[in-house]
Amino acid sequence: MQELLNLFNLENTAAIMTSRIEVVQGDITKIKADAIVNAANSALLGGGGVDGAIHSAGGKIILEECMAYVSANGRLPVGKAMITSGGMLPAKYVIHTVGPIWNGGKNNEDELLKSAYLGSLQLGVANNIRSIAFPNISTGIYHFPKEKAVAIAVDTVKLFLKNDLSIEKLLFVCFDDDNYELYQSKLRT
Ligand code: AR6
Repeated sequence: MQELLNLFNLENTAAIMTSRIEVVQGDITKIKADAIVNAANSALLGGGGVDGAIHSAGGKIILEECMAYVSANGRLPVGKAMITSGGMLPAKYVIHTVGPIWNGGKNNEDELLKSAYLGSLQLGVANNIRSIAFPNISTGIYHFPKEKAVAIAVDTVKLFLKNDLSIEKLLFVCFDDDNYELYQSKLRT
């Protein structure tokens, strides 16, 4: 276990291990993984929450790459993902994805959240990443119900990892206590 915590640069954080998936509580910008995932918005210009934290810790190179992407491809649709370098972060890459804004569940939010996780994983594999860290996409400013989001996130990544052996470690990085507790109990089942 200590070896794993060292790998992710989180020596003092409690972690639960279920095969290749772990959950920790902390700041995703401190994680040393091949890729960390950003809960961005379609404009890719930064924002609050984890997006703001990643851009401020990673430096302006990340924003410049995002702007170049938008100039070339247009806004990033909800449920899709794109990749930049990690700038000054300990992670090599940042995978930016856009989760859905919760609107009572009537706008295909569940499928779009699933697609944000899947698109990020597929892009990671296409870039030969071996370790990836996810925040709890859409559960902050976008108000996706946390319990529902945990079930979608965990079920989606478990199924993906079953069919893909190239990702060796997948970390869920929870920031708030509610999500941390929900992930711990979901991963025990
Ligand atoms: N490390 C890990 N998780 C974090 C951190 C951090 N440093 N900071 C916050 N969280 P949110 P969303 C958690 O609001 O709901 C932005 O303005 C937070 O506790 O960051 O997908 C974007 O530009 C929550 O559990 O993202 C978009 O406009 C989770 O990250 C919009 O917010 C996601 O919360 C996206 O909203």
